[in-house]
Amino acid sequence: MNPVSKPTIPSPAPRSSRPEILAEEIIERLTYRIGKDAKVAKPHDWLTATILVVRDRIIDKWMESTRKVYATGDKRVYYLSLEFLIGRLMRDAVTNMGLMEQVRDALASLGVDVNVIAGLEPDAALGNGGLGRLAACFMESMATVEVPAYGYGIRYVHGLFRQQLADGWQVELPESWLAHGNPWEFERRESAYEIGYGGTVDVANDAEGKPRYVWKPAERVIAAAFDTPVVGWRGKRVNTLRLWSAQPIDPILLDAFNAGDHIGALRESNKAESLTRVLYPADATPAGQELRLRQEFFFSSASLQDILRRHLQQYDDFSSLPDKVAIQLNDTHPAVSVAELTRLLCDVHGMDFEQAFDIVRRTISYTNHTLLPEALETWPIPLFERLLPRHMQLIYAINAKILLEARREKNFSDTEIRAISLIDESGDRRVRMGNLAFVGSHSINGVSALHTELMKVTVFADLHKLYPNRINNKTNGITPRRWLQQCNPGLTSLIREAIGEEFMDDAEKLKPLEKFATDPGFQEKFGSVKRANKVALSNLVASRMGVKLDPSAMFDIQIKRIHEYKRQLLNVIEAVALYDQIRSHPELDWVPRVKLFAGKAAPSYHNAKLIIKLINDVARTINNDPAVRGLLKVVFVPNYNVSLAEVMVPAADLSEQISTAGMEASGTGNMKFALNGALTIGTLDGANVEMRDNVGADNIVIFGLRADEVADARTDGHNPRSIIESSRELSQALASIAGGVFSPDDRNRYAQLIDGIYSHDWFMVAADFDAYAAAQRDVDQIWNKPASWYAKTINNTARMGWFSSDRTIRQYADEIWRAG
Ligand code: B1N
Repeated sequence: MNPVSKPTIPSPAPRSSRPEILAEEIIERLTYRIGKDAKVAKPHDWLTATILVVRDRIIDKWMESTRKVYATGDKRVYYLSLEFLIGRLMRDAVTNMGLMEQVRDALASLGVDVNVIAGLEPDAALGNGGLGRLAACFMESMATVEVPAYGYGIRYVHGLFRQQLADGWQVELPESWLAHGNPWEFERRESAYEIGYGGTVDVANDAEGKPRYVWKPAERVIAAAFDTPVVGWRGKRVNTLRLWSAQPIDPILLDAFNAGDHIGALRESNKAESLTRVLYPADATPAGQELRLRQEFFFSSASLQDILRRHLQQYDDFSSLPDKVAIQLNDTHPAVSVAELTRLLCDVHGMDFEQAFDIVRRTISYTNHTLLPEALETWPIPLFERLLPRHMQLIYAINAKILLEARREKNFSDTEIRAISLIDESGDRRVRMGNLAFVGSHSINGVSALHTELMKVTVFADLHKLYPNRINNKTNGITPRRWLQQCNPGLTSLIREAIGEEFMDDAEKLKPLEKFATDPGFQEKFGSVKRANKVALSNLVASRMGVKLDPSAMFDIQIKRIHEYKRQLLNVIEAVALYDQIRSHPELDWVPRVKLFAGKAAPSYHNAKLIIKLINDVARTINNDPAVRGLLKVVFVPNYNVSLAEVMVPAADLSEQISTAGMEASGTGNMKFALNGALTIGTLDGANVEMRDNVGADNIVIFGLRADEVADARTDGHNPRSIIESSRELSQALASIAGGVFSPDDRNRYAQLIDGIYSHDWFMVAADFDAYAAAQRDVDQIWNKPASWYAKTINNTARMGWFSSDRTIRQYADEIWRAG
C-alpha cells in the first residue's frame, strides 16, 4: 500500500426514517448519549434523544448543502443580526424534514406523546420582537428557496427575560434556555477568532514606503462558534446559524492563582463571559451602554473574520469578494462592520483604502427597521475612540471621502453636509451608525412600502439626494411553515381538502381558496377550526391564569411589545368606554368580546410598564363586575413569546394593528393573524397598507389618521383637549382612568399617563379615538352577520400568500444579493 495516498473514507449510509428504526435509535441515544435507562427516563431525556435522532438526518443534508456551494462557487449570503428570535425548533425541523408522522409513531410506540415532549423544548428568545423574529423567518426561507446562507449572531446565555405579573405589574426574571443543554448546536472549536478592544494604533511604512496601520488592542477575547442547522421546507437545503460566544484568552491567570488569589485568577474569564451573557431587552430604543457597543463589535468582527477566511480558502484574493459574498446588516446593530471590513482588508490584508472601501460597499447592504428618532443608534465619540481607535480613524477617513464627494460633485450646502455627516455635531459629538451603514452599503432597504417612502423624506432625505438609487423596498414576510402549517394544523388540513397541497410549496397558491369564501359548508368548517383553536387558547388561559373564557365570544387580540406608539393604551381606553356603554345600555344587543393582550415592556420603559398595570387594573374591574354579564372580558396573558404566539395567533377573530400612522415600520404579527383567518382592525401604517391592497379594502377595517395627517397634526399643533371635550365617550373614559376608578388603592396612578394625552397626545390616542371606537362597532356589525364575517376572513387567508417570507427572500436574492 502506498503510505501517502489518502484512503477513501466511506460516507455513512443514509438513515432510514421508518418509525421502527427511529424508535430503535431514540432508545440508542437515550442509553448511550444521555446515559438513561428507558424505564427511568424523564420527558426531557426523551426530548433530547428525539432531537439527536432527527438531527442526524439533518446532518446528512447539511453536509450535502455545504459541499454543493463549494463545488458550484455560488455566492454566499451572510445575514448579520444581533437578534434571532427562533423559538422552539423541534416541530419546525421535523415538519420541514417531512418526518412528523414517523416521529409521532415512533414515540407513540415507546409510550411517549410527541406533543408533550415538544412542549418541553425551551423557547429560544434571542431577540426582542419583530426584528429578531424576522431574522428567524428569513433563515428558514433562505434554506427553503435554496439560497446558500449563514446567519451570524450572538449566543446569549440569557435570552429575553421571563415576564411575571405581580399584582398586575411586570416583573422581569432571568431566562435560561440553555439550562438543560442544547442538543441542536455544535461547538466549532476550530472556528475561533480574537476580538480586540481599546489600545493604540501604530503606523509604520511598508516595503513600498506606504503607511501601514497596526492596531494594538489592550484587551482581547476569543469568539467561539456554535452552529445550529436550519432546515428549509422539504429539507432541500440546510443552512447554518452561527452564534458567537465570548471566551477568555487566559481562562485562569496563573500568576494570580499561584499567589493565592483564586478569585482574581478568574477575572479575565468573568469579563469575557459577561460579554455574551445577556440580550439587551430594549426594542426600538438604543441601549446606549458600552457593553452593547462591545457586543456589536464582537459579533461583527468575528463574523467578518470568518467570512474572509472562508473566502480565501476558496478564492485567490478579495477582488472577487462582492461577486461571491453578500453581507446583509439587520439594522444598524452590526453597522460597525463597515469600518471593521475596511480595516481587515487594509490593515490585515494590505489593500489600500480606496480599493478596500469600494469592495466593502459592493459587498454590504443594510436594512433599516425604524424611523423613530430615539431609536437611531449613535455613540459618543470619546467612548467609540477609546474602544475602537482604529475604527474611529477609518470612520473619519470614510466621512472625508463622502463629504468631499457631496461638496464637489453635488454642490451640497452646509446644512446638507451636516445632515449626511457620519458625525453628529449638534450636541456632544457622536458617531451616527445609520449614516455609516448607509454610506458603506450599495443597497439600503425599508421593510414596507410606506416605511421606505418615509425613509426617503425623513431620516435619509439628504443621503437619498446624494445617492438616489440606493434606497429600495423589501416588504417583510413570515414563514408559512411555522405560522400556518405548524401552528394551525386544523386550518392546514381544511385548506388541503379544499384546494389540494400546492399552497404548501407556494403560499400564493392559497388564492383558489377565494372560491370557498362564500360557500356555507366551507364557512362552517372554517368556523369549527377557529373554534377549536379558541378552545385551545381558553384552556391555556384557564390553566395559566385561572380565568375562564367563552370560546363563542369574539377573541380580539393585541400581542406585541408594549410601546406607546403601538397604542395598547388606545385599545384599553376603548375597553373602558365599551364597559361604560354596556352598563348604561344593558338593553342593547352587545357582541360578547374577550380583549386579550400580551407583550413585554422594556424594563426601563416606565410608561409601557404602567400600561401593563392599567390593562390589569381594568381587567380586574371589568371581569368582576356582574353588570357586564360576561359580555366583555379583558385578559393580559403573561410572558408573551414565540410559543405563546403560536397558540394565540390561530385563535384570533380580530387582530389589533393600531399603531400611530407612520410609526410602525412594517409589523409582522399583522400578517400572521390575517393568514390564520382573523379580521384586521388597523391604521394605514407599515405593511397594513399593502395588506389592504392584497386582501381588498372590504376585508379589512381601516380607521384613523394617515401618516401625512399625523405629521401635519404634529407640526401644526393639534389640540387634544378640544378633541377630548367634544367626545363624551372619550372624556368619560379618560376621566374614570385618571380619577382612579380602576386604581382605588392609588387614585393618582394614571394621572400623568392620561395627562400626556390631554397636553400633547404625541401618539394621537385622542385624535384617533372616535374613529377607532366607530370602527369597533363596525366590526360588531360584521360579526353579527356570520356569512359576511367568514367571507372576509376566508378571503384574508386566501390572499395573504404574498406575505410569505419566501417572496421577501426571493426579492432580496434577486435585487440586492444577486444570489441563489
Ligand atoms: O422591526 C420589525 C418591523 O416589523 C417592526 O415594525 C419594527 O418596529 C421592528 C432596536 C429594534 N424596528 N427596530 C427594532 C429592535 C431592537 C433594538 O435593540 C431596534 N425593531 C424593529 C421587522 O422589520
